[in-house]
Amino acid sequence: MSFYRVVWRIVWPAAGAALLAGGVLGPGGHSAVVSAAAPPWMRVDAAHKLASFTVTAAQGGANGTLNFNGYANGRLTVTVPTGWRVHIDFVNSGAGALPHSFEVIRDTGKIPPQGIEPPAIPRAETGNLIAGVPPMRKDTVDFIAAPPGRYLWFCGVPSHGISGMWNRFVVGAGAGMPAVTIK
Ligand SMILES: [Cu+2]
Repeated sequence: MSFYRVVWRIVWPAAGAALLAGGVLGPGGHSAVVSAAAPPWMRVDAAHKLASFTVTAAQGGANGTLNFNGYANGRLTVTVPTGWRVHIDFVNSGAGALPHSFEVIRDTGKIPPQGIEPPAIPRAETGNLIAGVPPMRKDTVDFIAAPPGRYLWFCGVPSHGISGMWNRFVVGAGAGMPAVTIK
């Protein structure tokens, strides 16, 4: 029993700090392991309500390189408050030697076979949505996070999305600060 108490005292402050830093649960209410600190690929400028992300397609070998920042199949959820500006520096790492793209689509519970025009949020897509951004090439994406809702970050190159190249993107009316959760 005394051993249990010692462990609890050590673990609890760390867990509490992680929950505060990460914004607790996503708006959907599904449980998630919350990262203790903002990842290096997210930068928050609260004064200007600007959330900037480096989104690397094919970062390492996760999901056979069909991933964004190493995450696929909805493992990553990015939440941005409604009305914030979002800036994305998109880069295709070249791992896997495939083209990739980026698009915000609605979360309908179904993954489409390829990119859909127009994106669910105006301008929330890379160029060459279907053909993709070639290996080692970059693009930038800028949009306003609205309206509130549940979306996906999705690769529009045919078959990449249904192979798992998607993550969750939530625009939250009540979200105080941008947050990242990882399952
Ligand atoms: Cu792709």
